[in-house]
Amino acid sequence: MLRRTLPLCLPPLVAVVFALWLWAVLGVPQAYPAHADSLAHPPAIPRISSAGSLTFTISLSQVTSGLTAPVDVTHAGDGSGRLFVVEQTGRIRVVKNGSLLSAPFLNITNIVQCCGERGLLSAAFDPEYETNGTFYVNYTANAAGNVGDTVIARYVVANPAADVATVLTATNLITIDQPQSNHNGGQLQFGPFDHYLYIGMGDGGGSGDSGSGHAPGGNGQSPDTLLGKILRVNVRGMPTYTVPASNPFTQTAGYRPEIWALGLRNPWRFSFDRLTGDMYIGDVGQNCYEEIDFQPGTSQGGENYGWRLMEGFRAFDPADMGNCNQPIVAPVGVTLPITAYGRSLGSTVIGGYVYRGAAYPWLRGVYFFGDFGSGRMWAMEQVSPGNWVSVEKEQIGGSDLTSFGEDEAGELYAVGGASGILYQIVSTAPSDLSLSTKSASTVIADAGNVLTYTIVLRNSGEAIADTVRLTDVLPSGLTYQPGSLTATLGSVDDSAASTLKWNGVPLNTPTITITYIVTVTTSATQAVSNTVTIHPGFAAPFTRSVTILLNGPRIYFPIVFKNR
Ligand SMILES: [Ca+2]
Ligand SMILES: [Ca+2]
Repeated sequence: MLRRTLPLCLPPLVAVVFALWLWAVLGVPQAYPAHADSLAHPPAIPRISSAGSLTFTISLSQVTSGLTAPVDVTHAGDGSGRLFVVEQTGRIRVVKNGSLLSAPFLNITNIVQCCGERGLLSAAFDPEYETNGTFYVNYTANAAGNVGDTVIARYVVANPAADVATVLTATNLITIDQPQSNHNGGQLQFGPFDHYLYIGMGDGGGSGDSGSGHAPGGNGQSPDTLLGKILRVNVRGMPTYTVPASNPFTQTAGYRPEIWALGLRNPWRFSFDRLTGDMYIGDVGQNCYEEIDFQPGTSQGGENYGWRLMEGFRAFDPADMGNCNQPIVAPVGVTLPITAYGRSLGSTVIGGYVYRGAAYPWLRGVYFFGDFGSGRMWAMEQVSPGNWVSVEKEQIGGSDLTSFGEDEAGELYAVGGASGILYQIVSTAPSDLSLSTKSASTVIADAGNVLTYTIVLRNSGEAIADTVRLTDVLPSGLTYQPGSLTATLGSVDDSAASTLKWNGVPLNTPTITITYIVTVTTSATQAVSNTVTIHPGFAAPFTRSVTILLNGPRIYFPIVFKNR
């Protein structure tokens, strides 16, 4: 591993001696740089999506089946294009060029306590995995004395390009005691700009964040436990980890300094928008409401997302957990969800990702998430500051969806824990008639000329099931030739000429051509502009105009050549 970072011109013996010296001096592999605390800010990028209207459709395209209880999908950022799928039992599988490799990349089933909400729950690859061969896992321990505890561990492999890991070192960085078997969080993510490791921790388990192992006001609100939090630590180049000086509570008495955000019940899945650094958290609810929480990339941390003061937008009372009609509240200091939904739509929110891929530009900036219980999936975007809309887009079987994931290119995936299927989220461009044109058979005409106007409706997106209407009002100087209005599809209506009309349902027809004939009846010297208004039905009306020049009476000017 060290060899890869040394200049290629070093003689092998010198390289070995240097590597041994480095190891002796530093004590830990130092192929990756120790991290500075100053990179913590993403670029200033408008956060409002350009997609605008969520009018696209998505579908799930099966990449592979044959996975065993997949719960996480990620990539190594190493240019290999490989997908790494975490199996809850303790294995990481590789999907390469669309094929599931039979030999697991990593198999630690012997140290993992599975299943239910326990197991190997996620993996995060070091931003420089390609050179340092380092990745991190979050799993539930089965070792005597630590059964059920959360372990965050670092693995270093001999050859980062290999599809089967040869593990050089495995180091436990953090062990967190878990009072109950559920609500273990499980997500690991590297911040896209600060390169710190973010860790999602549930409230410890049970229900209502109360009882044995829970602080009197619940672990979510308790500053002296790592449970019910998002943690942020610096693991890169550290024997275990350090707390970044810029963490929000390092100077606040009574707070664990690892805390980045608090007030979470079970943030099973959270992610970063790789472009903006915004964080989206799917916080699984108790008996009533599932929610998505949001933290802008410019945040310095310290958000309190409300659990167990609140569930969704409503007050929460651990003694009355079945009451879903508690008052809507907004306690001071609590960051409210950007959306929440009740049991009619699902029972276990699965946080997803913001699309930043290349294949479907109309999805860029849109956040996708879903629900384990119902299998519903939604697209969501911020349409104005603080104003979010979401639209249901797709559904897979109930009690199957366990996680979303993204590849290096930003394409999105979903996995079914029960079905063992890895899907890619694919999309069809929204219906779009903006490439439609209007033209005339000539651009310069004389009185008495006969012209043909041609309107081409061109759909560059998915099928249009709406009725599209078209209205073309002839300007003075042009006289409609009766009966000349024709169309390759749909219905023409010239009964009110000089107002010409057409309507039709294009469906999968990519282009529809509409023509009519006019006679020029003016001899004035002028331009005549002829405009059609297109009413797509699914979008705002728009116009297309074509201007012809009329020769009219000719006026001749003397031409004087100077300096020739
Ligand atoms: Ca637990
Ligand atoms: Ca909340």
